[in-house]
Amino acid sequence: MTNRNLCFLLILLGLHLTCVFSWKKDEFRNCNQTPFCKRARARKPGSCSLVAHGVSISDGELTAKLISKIQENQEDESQIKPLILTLSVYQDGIMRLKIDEDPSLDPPKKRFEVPDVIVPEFPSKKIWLPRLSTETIGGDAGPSSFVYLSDGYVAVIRHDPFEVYVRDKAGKRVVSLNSHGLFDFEQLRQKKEGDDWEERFKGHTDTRPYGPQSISFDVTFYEADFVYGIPEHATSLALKPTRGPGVEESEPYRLFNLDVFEYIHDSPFGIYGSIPFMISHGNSRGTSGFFWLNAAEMQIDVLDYGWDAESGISLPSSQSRIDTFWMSEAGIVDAFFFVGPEPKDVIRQYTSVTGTPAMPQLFSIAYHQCRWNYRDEEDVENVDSKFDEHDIPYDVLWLDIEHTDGKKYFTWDRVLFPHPEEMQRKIAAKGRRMVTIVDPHIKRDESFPLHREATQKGYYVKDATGNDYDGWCWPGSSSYLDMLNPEIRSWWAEKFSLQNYVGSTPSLYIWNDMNEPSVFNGPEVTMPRDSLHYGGVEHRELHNTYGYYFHMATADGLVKRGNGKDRPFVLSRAVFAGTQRYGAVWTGDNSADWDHLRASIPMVLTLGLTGISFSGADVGGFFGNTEPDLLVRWYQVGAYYPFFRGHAHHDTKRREPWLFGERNTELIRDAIHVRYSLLPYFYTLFREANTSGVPVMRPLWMEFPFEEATFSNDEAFMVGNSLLVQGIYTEQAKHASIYLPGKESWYDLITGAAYKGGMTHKMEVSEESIPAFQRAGTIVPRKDRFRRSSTQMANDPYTLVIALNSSQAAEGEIYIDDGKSYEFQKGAYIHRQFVFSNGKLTSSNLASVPSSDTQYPLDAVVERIILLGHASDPKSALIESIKPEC
Ligand code: NBV
Repeated sequence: MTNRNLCFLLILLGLHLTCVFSWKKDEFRNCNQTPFCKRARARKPGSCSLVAHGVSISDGELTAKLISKIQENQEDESQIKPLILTLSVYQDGIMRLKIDEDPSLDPPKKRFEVPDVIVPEFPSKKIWLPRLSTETIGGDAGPSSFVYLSDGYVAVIRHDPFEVYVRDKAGKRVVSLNSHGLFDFEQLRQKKEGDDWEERFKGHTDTRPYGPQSISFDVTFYEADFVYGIPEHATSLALKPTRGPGVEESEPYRLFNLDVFEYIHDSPFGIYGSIPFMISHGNSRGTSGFFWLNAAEMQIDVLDYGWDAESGISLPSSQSRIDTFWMSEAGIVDAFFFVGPEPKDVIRQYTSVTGTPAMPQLFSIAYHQCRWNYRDEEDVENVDSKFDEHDIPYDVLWLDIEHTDGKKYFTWDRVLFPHPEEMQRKIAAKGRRMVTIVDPHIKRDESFPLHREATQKGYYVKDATGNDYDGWCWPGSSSYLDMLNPEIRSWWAEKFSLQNYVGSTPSLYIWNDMNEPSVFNGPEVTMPRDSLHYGGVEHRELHNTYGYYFHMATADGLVKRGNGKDRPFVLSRAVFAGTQRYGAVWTGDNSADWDHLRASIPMVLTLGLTGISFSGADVGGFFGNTEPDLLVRWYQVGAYYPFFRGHAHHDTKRREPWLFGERNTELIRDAIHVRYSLLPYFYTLFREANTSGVPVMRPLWMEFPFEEATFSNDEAFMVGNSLLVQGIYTEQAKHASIYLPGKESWYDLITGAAYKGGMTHKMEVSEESIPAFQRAGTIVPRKDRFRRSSTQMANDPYTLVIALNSSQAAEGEIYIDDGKSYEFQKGAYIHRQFVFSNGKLTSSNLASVPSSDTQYPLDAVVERIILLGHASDPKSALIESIKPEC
């Protein structure tokens, strides 16, 4: 029995013993214990013998057959099993490559292609390929075919050996696939006598009825200094090499959504989410990206330079590069290449495929207070009023699993929460909201109507024998809805209506936990890979999207509840590419230590780079008791996470902000105030993410792409293009070294003192705040009157902080709407640009509708302007009111 199951039983037995959890490495497979990974890693460069035949254009796409050299000379054509390759190009420098089995040869099963991730608008961006040119490039054995991509970029398919790459107008390679000849595609085959396809791990047997079906290939990024992305791992922002000469071999980066207890702060092991999207960046060329839309378990090696020297394969040019090796257990090749060349271009290209982040409600970007658990209504009332007593604003109070009747979601423990509606209304009266948890495991209890209905409708995932899959989770014996099926998702969505979710009110929002899915007695704490979903899809094929579909259905439920008027708020733990369209995510069960505080920055930055802008880590650390110094530092950094929530395990000591003495309360209050005052700036950044994909919290190199000193910096980060924040990650820190990029100065957010850019400063730090600076040349909107919640600040006046650059100029933006509905999509918003130059501040309309037509009425005014870095000391200002321009 695992430690976790034991703890669970103890809880069930009512024994109040503290369980000491720690990362149970042995519960999870490593690459060597994962046959497809082991096989793939053993392959030698150059072992792929596929040649592209019949390269032609059909229906505006390039198509070809990939045939192995060994089969090429087969007399019996029925023995030849080609793979079908399709290459299509899209506006804005995007190339898509698909490789699958030939359907006309009746493979034993159709391989899984992930639906509902690519946004519906994407196909319309396809560029119809008119023609193909074919020629032999010097040194190659056979010809290559070329199609034009955009801006001088060309997609090339070399026939023999087969290789696909993108090159730029100077003829230099940008990204390539199979340049090392590692491509391998295990085609499905009929089981023959003697074939043993079963796999066993820790007492679990995977029947693997379709046998080996893995895919692996190498991807090379040229002129790259670092690669980033492929969350979710607790590791550095710039991905460390996992193999190669001079590299201490480690596990590959694993992408397999897992509920990992007490994950360690630096490891390539897979945790809750998987986004198979990697970004490369370098000083000489810029940025490019590669995304493999595949939901099966994936393992990715990052290989160090010089790797091919060992294999003897000559480089296509003398370009520096980073080689990577991608392995997946199942699915097809459906890969997207993004040419960049700037960091923000790659994000825009990627989010044009998978969608930009949803525009959140304003309240949800303010501060959230959570704990496993707020015990009862009295506790809720008490916590809520203490925030007021201590003059600390907050917007949302959360209820974890203990609020339910026996872990049956959508129900209430009526002893502890006899009047849930009244409780929510009281909180809502102060402009605040509540959140309840709804997990995907459904208690197998005949008296639970949700279970009865799901059973009767046949809505559960089936086990390999065709029965409803029965796994163990919080409620005990549980089943899991088959969220791949759109009918089941829409049935689930209905459960959030105010009639169906008894005890809910319109101010209640939702938290989806355990949606990897977590199954306590399943292999690697999840669902068996041979379980069956809608359309006969095996769980192994879609595993990494289970939580994504669950999140999608829940968010849809909240939209339906509000008749399509209100934006939903749903927090999810499991993620996949596209999650950004459905809501916020958090980085799961971190620990209350300095290492986890530090690790939260690259984790949140990486999620942002891969589309998921709205994320954060549990402030204070979930497991363990937080020392006051750490807690304060965590609030100071957390105030800049896009998603800002304090949360803790039930075994920890209570840690609401006022429990650590007056001085610490004051420090935490100040940190939360920083967030509230910056809400107008954050909201503007969320709108930017919503329109362009560019994340709210950004690595420094996204704003300073040519400054090498920023490329692997993951202790400091940018909030938008204007603020630079440096966390403090050590106890009792007195000093910090901070690299301030660029040629312009930076102004300390608290004191206004100016610091030179382009150098590292050793600064004294006080307990009062972490170092944070505004970049010269920017204007940041703030609201400086503190209220109980963001709702109560709606009509408060604005402050503009103008930080002048060396030309005594600055610019910035503000985006405002009603903070909750979809009316902004019809033009009900204000979006203005501020420009300060020649001693004059002007504002102009940035909205796509003329400002006189803007339907969003706003009473608030700019009440204060703070000018930083003015050469003289202005004593007066003239305010001119001009008619709004069109
Ligand atoms: O629902 C209880 C917890 C929750 O508080 C936490 O945030 C989740 O990540 N949940 C995990 C299950 C148990 C964790 C030990």
